[in-house]
Amino acid sequence: MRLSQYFLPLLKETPSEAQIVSHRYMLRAGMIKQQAAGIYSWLPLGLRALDNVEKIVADELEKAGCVRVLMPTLQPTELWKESGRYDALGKEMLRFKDRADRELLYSPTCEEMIIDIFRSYVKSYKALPLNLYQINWKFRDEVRPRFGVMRGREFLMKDGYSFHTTLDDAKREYSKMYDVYHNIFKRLGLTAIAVSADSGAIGGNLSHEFQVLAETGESQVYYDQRFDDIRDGKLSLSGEEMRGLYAAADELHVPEKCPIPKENLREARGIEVGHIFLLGRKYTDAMGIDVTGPEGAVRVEMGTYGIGVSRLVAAIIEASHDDNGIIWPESVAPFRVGLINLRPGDVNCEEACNLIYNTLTAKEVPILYDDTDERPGGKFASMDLIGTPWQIIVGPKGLERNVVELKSRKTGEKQEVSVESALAKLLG
Ligand code: P5A
Repeated sequence: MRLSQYFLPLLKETPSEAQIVSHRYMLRAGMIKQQAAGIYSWLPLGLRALDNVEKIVADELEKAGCVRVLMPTLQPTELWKESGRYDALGKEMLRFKDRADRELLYSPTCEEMIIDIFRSYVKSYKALPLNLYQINWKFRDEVRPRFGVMRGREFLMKDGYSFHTTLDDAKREYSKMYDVYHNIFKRLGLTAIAVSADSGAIGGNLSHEFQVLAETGESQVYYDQRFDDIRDGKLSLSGEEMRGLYAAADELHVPEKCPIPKENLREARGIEVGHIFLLGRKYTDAMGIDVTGPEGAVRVEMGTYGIGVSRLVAAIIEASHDDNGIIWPESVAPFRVGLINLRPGDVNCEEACNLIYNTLTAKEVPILYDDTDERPGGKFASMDLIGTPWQIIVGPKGLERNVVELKSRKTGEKQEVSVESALAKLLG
C-alpha cells in the first residue's frame, strides 16, 4: 500500500480523553474513531490488526476441530425468556421493538441462540461432541465503557459453545480449550495466565479467565510465581501442569485459604482477554435439551468459551509499545514492513523503493510505502508510531554506497545493507 493512496488519519496531539497507552496510540495511529460512548469505527490500519487477530483465533480453533457459524446480532427475546435470563441481564441488554412491535435485543452473548440451532438439527448422541463457534459483534450497555475498545459497549467476541453427552466429556473439552487458548495467545505474542474465576451471569460451576498482565488492567489477579517464569521463558509446563498451579481472580482469592506460601504468591493487574465456562446443564435443563442415546433420552452437557477479539488489539498494544508508539508482534502487525523514501522525486530513490515495494508486494508481504512529501523526521515518527516490525529507509546518500537502512522496530537496531540483502532478510 502506498501511503499517498491510503487512508491513515494520524493525530499529532495526544487525545485528552485517552487514559491508557493503548487507547492513546490507537487514536493517534488512526486505528479507531469513537462514534458514541463505547462504540467505535475501525479505520483501515485498525481493521488490518483486528482481522489478523481474528484469523489467528479462527485458525487455532479450526485446528482444534471447532466449527464456525454466524448468528445474527439481533435476536428475538423469546429465547431469553425460555432460558430465564431475560430479566437477569437487566440494563446491560439493549432491547428495542421492530415495526410490528416485536421485541428484539442486540446479542450480548449467544448461549440461547446456539441452543436453538442445536435443538433444531441435532437429535442423536452420535453427533456429539460438537463445538460450534462464531466471531461476531456483541453489545453490552456497560455502566462505564472506558479505555477505548478495551471496555467497549459494542465489541467483537469469539464465542464458542460445546455439546456433550456426559459431564466428563464436557470437562475434557474444557481442558482442551484451555490449551488451545494458550496457543492462541502465544501466537498473538502474549502470555496469559488462566485464573479461576466467578462465572457470573453466564453461569456454570467452573470457569477460568485468561488474564494478560498489565498495570492498566481492570482485574486484580493472584498467581503462583512460576507463571512469571513461564512468561520469561525460564520454565516450560504442559497444559495439565499449568492447570495445577494456583491462580485466582480477586473474588475467589481468600488469603487464609490460599494453598501456596505467601512468598510464592504474586499479585498483579490483568486484562481479561478470554473466559471459559463449564456450563453443565444450566441451559439445557432450562430449555429441555436432550439427544437420543442408546438407552433413551440423554440431557446435554455444555461448555462455553469466549475471547475478546477487539479487546485483544488493545491488550497487545498494552503489552508491546514504547514511548514512540506501537511495537507489533509480526503475527498481528497491520503491515510487516514500512518503507520510507527520504527523497521522493529522486530517480535513484524512486527506483530502489519501487523495486523493494514491487518485490515484497508480489510475495504478499504486507508493506506500507511512505511515498509522501513529508519531512524525514515526520516520516520516522509516523512509522515508529504505527509500529511496523521492520522499516527500510531509502535515501540518496546511502544509495551512492549501494545501501539502504534496515531497522527493527522492536530492538531499534539499524543495519546498512544492500537492497538485495534487505529483501532476502525479509523474505527468508
Ligand atoms: C463465553 C462466550 C461470555 O460471554 N458466552 C459466550 C461467554 N463470556 S464473557 O466473559 O462475558 O465474555 C467473553 C470475553 O469477551 C470480552 N469482553 C469484552 N471486550 C470488550 N469490551 C467489553 N465490554 C467486553 N465484555 C467482555 C472479554 O475478553 C471476555 O473474556
